[in-house]
Amino acid sequence: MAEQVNLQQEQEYDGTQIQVLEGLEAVRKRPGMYISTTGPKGLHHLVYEIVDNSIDEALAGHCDKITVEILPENIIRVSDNGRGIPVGIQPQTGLPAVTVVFTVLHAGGKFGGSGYKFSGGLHGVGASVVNALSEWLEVEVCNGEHRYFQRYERGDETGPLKEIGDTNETGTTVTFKADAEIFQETTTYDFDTLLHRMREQAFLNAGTLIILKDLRGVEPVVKELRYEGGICSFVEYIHQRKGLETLHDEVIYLSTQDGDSSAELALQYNDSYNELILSFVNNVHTTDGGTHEEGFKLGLTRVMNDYARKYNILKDSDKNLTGEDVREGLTVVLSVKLTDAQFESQTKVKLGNTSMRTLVSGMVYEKLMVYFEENPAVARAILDKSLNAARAREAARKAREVARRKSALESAQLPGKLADCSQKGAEGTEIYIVEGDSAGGSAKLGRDRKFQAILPLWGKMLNVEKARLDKVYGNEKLMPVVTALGTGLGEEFDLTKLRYGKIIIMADADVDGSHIRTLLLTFFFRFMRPLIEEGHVCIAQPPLFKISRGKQVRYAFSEPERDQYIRELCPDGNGKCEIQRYKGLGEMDPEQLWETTMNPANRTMLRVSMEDAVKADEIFTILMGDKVGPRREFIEQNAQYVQNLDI
Ligand code: TSJ
Repeated sequence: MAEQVNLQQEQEYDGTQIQVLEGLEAVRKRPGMYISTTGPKGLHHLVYEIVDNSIDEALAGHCDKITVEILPENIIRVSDNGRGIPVGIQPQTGLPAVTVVFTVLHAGGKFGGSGYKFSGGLHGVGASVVNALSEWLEVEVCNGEHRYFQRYERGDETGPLKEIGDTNETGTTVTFKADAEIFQETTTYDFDTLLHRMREQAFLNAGTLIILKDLRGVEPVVKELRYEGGICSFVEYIHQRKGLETLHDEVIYLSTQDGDSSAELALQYNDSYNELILSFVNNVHTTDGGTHEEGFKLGLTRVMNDYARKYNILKDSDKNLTGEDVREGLTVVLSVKLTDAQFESQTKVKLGNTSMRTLVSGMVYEKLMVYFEENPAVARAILDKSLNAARAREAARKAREVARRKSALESAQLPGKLADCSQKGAEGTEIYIVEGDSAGGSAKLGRDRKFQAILPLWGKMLNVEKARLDKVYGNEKLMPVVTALGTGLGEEFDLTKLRYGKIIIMADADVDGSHIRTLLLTFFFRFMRPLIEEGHVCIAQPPLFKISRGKQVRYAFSEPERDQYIRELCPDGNGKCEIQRYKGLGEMDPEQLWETTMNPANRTMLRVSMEDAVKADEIFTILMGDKVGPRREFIEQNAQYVQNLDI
């Protein structure tokens, strides 16, 4: 985000210096320009912007402990034991540097050279944005001699920077309360979201101690995160959490440097068929990859093929291994740092600097080749897996052709149980995927057949985790979904062929329903990912209760809502309310199902985000994996968490 803002600023800049002195009102007026959203994501972003500054201080070698506290009332306090933000007067503004940091937009970036500049120049532009969007913010700086304090309200100083005592400590503490006028949706922080990010930062900054405390409840919750092994520990952690067996004992670590740029990489293969590449630029997760990831893939494919040919593991007549073959079952953490990071778009996180493609591919080719030469048993194990993947790919291609030929022969290509809608094309149409024939029956009767299609699922579910693509083609439960949607799978997936605009998973609110939701989401995530990325997948929300009194009827989707309706229909507890608890979709008659769950005018639905799908995928891996240990551990540790994620 810091980088994005910088780019925007650069464009508006064009020679005039007036922009620098623009006040923080601009940020309050159009917060979306500075933090992409004022929803929960933007709220958490405030914390990251502040913590990034302490991380920079740690990167510069001046700080090894960062504490992040969530205080009661969702006040955030971040402190570090660094040098303390400089307090000296700046010639350009006549103000203390620390005041400039909090009151001038992008001070970190624009005051480089003379006066105040952040250590790496990587972050540090966000403090004024956080200040502008906080009801209040207080900073305390210790520089080994004195303690200084300043307070701001909605971006404005409430007084000058004050010296408030003597100290031999050094460090910075920032405390702030997000402004509920800006963050109207919520100002409540989610502990797990912050924990996830802090853990990631602890992995990326080996040896730095990050303490996260939640002091909002009766019992404080404290997590201390420090990983001496850095990104290698990150890879081990991912495998442990997912309960995956590794193909070789040691995580392979490679690193390189070229001028101001550096790259480091940790990789290990496991016994699954999935690839996981987590890439970072200046400690920021690049969800869309970019040149650094491309460099990694290029380098890896080249090393594997060259090594395999050199030792005659691939014969002259064999085809080369593809990128997908050599990345099957691979977990990678790739972290690069550079001073002039360029991103391909403003909203998406995708690195554009071409120098990184060269740097990373060169590193991988040269250093992994050396590693393989020195560890031939590891190289052999990895190549065996890749060769297996290549064979499976070939089998999948054949299965696909068989499936195609078969469907060409069958007169009706669409699955027999599909009740299609009369309207054609994706625009305005939807398909309900329903588990079980009885619920499917109600849905068929209750729907608006103009634009709503119903596909009941039947048969035994395929364990997607243990299956490659070739198995999906023969699966009687999933193939109807694939044919009904029309897009194809995996590499040949084509979103333009999608037959319905919305794909709605409709299942009971119980354990079995949650199971089928997790399975379908994992399936879409693994094999039809653009469906989720483009927001086509939704989850129907059938009500849990029907509350009626005479002719008045209300449907409730939670217990608090049920209680509210009881109070509304029977105030002061007088009169009699009838309360029905729906145990399954099958208990609702077609009219009720239409009114509560399928009628666009009344229904509520959840749109599945990539984050939901990633969580489903993770839960799925753990719950379906064949190792009992991690599964039990996970259920014990996350009993409540799993409920929360019951998507
Ligand atoms: F900016 C901020 F408010 F967001 C913030 C900055 C918040 C927190 C919690 C910490 C920090 C911060 C800044 N921690 N450490 C520093 N270090 C400096 O600003 C610093 C100190 C000394 C020198 C120097 O050259 O002597 C340079 C810098 C960048």
